[in-house]
Amino acid sequence: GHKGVLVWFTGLSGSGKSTLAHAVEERLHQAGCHTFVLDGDNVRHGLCADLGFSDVARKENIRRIGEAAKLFVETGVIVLTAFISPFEADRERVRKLAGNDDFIEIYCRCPVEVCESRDVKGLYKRARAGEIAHFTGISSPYEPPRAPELELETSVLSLEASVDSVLALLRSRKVI
Ligand code: GGZ
Repeated sequence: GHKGVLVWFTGLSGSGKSTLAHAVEERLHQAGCHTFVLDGDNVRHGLCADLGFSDVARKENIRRIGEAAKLFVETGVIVLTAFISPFEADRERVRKLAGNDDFIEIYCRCPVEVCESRDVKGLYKRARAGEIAHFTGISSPYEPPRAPELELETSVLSLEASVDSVLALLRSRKVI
């Protein structure tokens, strides 16, 4: 068995949050855990479809995600979220909401130059061209976590190594 917990991945667009969350989920499934991944794909098209990327909109985005995640956690699910969540105050609000013991913040650290050079979706190029306003890392700030439970240098680590680190943390915290 396992307890419900909120595993909160934060980092720039292209830093590997969503890939890592899904890879961790797969390993947790193999171990028989109940999980749910919240990311832009299932949140920004639905629950938060009315929100853009201004500071105020992001704050509301993170607030809703935090509230939704909390409901899942209360049912005993291991929730994995993958949002840029650029503002420290918004992440700290979710930490308080979930309860410090049930909130595990994982910083996917990746230099903006690396994210931009990969530019999987071509968004950095469009942001540089002025076609996307308030783009995180280009024209909108990212505040790194001051004391995350785990910091992963995703530009250097393999996906497997990052997954192993997250699972080791969940074991040491007696989640699994
Ligand atoms: C940042 C943006 C923007 C702007 C669209 N700034 O790589 P992606 O495409 O799939 O991930 C990014 C996603 C960020 O949404 P979040 O809900 O995670 O952001 S936040 O936590 O800050 O509310 C990117 C895409 O949406 N995207 N415009 N201006 N990312």
